[in-house]
Amino acid sequence: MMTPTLPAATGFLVSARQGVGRAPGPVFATMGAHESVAEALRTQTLDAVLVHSGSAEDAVARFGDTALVLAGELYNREELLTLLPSGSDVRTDAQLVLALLGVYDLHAFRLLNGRFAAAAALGNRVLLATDHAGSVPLYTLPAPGRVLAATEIKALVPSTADTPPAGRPVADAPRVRRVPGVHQVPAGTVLDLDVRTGTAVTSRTWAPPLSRRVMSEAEATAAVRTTLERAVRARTAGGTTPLVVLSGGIDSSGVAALAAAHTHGPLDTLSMGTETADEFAEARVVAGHLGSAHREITVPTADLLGQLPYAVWASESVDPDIIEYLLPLTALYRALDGPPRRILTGYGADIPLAGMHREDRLPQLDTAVAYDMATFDGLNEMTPVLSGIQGHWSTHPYWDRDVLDLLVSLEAGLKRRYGRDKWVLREAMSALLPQETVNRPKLGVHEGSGTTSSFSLLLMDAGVPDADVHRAKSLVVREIFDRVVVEGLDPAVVSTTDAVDQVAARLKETE
Ligand code: IOT
Ligand code: MG
Ligand code: MG
Repeated sequence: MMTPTLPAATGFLVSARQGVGRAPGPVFATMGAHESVAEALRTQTLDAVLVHSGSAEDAVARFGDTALVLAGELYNREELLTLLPSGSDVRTDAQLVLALLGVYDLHAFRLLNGRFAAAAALGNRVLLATDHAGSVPLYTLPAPGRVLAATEIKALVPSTADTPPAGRPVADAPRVRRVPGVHQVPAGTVLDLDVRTGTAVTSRTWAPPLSRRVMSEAEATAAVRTTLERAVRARTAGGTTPLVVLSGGIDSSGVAALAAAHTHGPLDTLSMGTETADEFAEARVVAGHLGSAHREITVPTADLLGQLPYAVWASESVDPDIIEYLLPLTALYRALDGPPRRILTGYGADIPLAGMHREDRLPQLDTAVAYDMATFDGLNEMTPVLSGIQGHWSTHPYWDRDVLDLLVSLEAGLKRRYGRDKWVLREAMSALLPQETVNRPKLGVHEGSGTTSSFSLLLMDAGVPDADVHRAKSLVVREIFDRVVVEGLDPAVVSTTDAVDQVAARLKETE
């Protein structure tokens, strides 16, 4: 199986109903054509609207009384194929998952390493599954007789009005802010719903490792190099030239170096900056070393802040810190016009390696890793919709299931060593990159683009006192979420400045 530029589908809305009825109308931030499919099973009907870029039929699989839709892609196809009888007629990822469901039932989802959300209907059951990281967000509105599910909250909002039966609570699945009855399917989870009652049984298919492995330096660096290489390879197979969003830090430079080594062909790299801050010089060093076709995009700070509604609309996240990481990337993707691209990022490397925490004491470092691995779910920082609003597909090799399992589980002394953070990764990549890149101190995307400071300044200019800035950011993000997700407004008509002024006024009143 070749990897096309984009997966067969990049999003979906499904409606599983007893008997027949009307499928809801779709609303997605993800760009793409919409294809409706209807699968009439013995006791239920599965209607789906798929967001796709040309081969929607590949995202649907049907066999006997089971139908499945898949948004996203798998990274361990070859391994999975060995589980099926030789000569099995499996061409697409959706067919592969369907065949595995036939053998393992819902335990099939424990086998998958991928970036996907899936919905399957069989008998009276509806299975809703996320990948290990929940990297393709998935939401559900279950009610007696009808289960709705979608990869974006906003796709479920209009239909809440015409769903008279109250949504069912779903154990272990958090509710979505201000959208009654809608729950987010947790990361690494299958919900097994009964379409007759709308009740769900939850099975976890992945959990972050809690134990830590002892390895020699050589063993650890070799394992990181090999595992990451495999993850990059699985994401770049096929004829399309990959694009790496490159900051010139060790995380994205490592991905770019492995992509260059693997494709032996053209590699594109892209950096963003603002007029207040950029990492252009550092990224140029890497692009020059790898011989990539490199491009720089400068976004004026006012434009960057003006795109806050797009970042919230795409990510459907209400976490102000996450939004500060995602805003510069949103602006970068939106500026990337032209045909759909397959984008690789270095996103997420700092979570298992505690890069964000600038912590050199081992106990505190491992506390940070454990905390971050216990709290990432629901933040939507890996969502493909971020680049999907411009029609691109993004994927994050550091959150490949195998890479993540390895990085999390390394004992803290391999992460911080000889006074260097992310030591094991730097060491693993040192033969592929210039020494100045290998040794470069960490700089977050929110710092390198000036996003955090310019957002703070915007609030302080509106009269928010210094001490209230973080809380105000949180309120601004919620305000915008309520406009672009809950009310379904177009982000183009929602103004960051208006939200900031409202929040500043509200804070003044409650002083
Ligand atoms: P950072 O690691 O700086 O950036 C994440 C990725 O975004 C980079 O690897 C790169 O692919 C891309 N990127 C960053 N800056 C640029 C740029 N100027 N131009 C082009 N591409 C760029 C925040 C962070 O430090 O970003 N993200 C953390 C995790 C956040 C914490 N989350 C959590 N605790 N749940 C990360 O690990 O990526
Ligand atoms: Mg990083
Ligand atoms: Mg960085």
